Amino acid sequence: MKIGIVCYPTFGGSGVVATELGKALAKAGHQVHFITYQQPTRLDFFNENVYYHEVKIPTYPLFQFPPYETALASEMVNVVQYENLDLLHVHYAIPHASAAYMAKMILRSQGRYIPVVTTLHGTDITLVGKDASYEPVVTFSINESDGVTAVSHDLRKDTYRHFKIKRDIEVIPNFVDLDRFKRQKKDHFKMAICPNGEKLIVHTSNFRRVKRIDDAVAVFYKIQQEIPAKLLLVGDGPERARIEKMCRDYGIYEGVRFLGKLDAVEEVLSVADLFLMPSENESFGLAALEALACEVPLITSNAGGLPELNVQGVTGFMSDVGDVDDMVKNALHVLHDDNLPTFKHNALERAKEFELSKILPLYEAHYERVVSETRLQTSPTLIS
Ligand code: GMT
Repeated sequence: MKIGIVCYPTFGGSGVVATELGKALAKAGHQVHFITYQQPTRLDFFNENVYYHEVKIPTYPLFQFPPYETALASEMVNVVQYENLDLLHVHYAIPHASAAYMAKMILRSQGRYIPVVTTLHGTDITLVGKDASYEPVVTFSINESDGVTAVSHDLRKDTYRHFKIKRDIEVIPNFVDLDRFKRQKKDHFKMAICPNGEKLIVHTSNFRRVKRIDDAVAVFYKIQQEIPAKLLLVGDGPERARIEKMCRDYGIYEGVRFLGKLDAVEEVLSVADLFLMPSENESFGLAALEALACEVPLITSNAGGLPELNVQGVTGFMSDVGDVDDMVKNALHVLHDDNLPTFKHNALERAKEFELSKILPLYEAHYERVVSETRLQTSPTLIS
């Protein structure tokens, strides 16, 4: 199949899922065309089935806001026509689903029918999408997609709750490539950071408010009062400066390392003992899944889709959003030398349930269904 993938090319979870999916589809023999404004961060390999089309956004003094959606829709039209695509798969509804609708209508006016699959990732529904400024367009473009997937049951439920959706949404969870995300021997790294055998705690995110990084720091503050521990913070974003100040105010700056945006997260996860994700909302929690794959147990909130990933008392623990004391109590239990090996083992076993090879066929089946339905609806006998 020839598939066009539209996503945000940056470090966000939706872009990672889209890129890893595209890579896996290419390896499985599909032809994959990425259509983005920049080379996707994780598109770091060569495969003869992968193509990249940059969306150029010409500026003009009149434009206070360059019309990205228009440029994107035009590029989608071009790629579908010239590369003869079978399907467009857009990740993150805003503005990709409405741009795809525009491209679809332009192509239809020329007698060319291209099905569109939209994958909902989280904040496009729970935070941004339901805002009145976007809601009518999001509702319309989800309803007009030929296939819709959501990354968790909770996100599916939220979508029906916040929008008037008249169509089926299939749940296809996030996945992990266990060939890449696996525990590697990085003893020298662990020794450098934890020279006295401290327990190593990790949080990775895009440092936005929804991640509640202050809770992660507060949990660490209380843990290190009980046992020797260090905290690694991976990622960057608007909250970074505030969190650095918080660490100084707590007097724990020496025990915390800010690593910034890292490509090889698996190397950090390989030496970690515990992963913190205290998010206000989290549709799935891809970063937590990657931690599990590296045998790192989880302390998370119970928000959004996290209960679909983190198994209470097995892969770690969940607490109510903001319940720092409960998180600390659970973290100390997991980190106890008598318990940690079991939690690490359980973490990997859980990650295996979301292995790429299990999830890829779900997307392929979804595509097949959508393409054959579109063929049926647009066959000359039906539309004449
Ligand atoms: O806010 C983020 O974490 C980034 C965001 C994105 O769409 O780029 O991530 C969302 O999509 C990921 C991949 O499907 C999910 O694993 C994350 O849980 C989700 N983030 C939130 O819901 C906050």
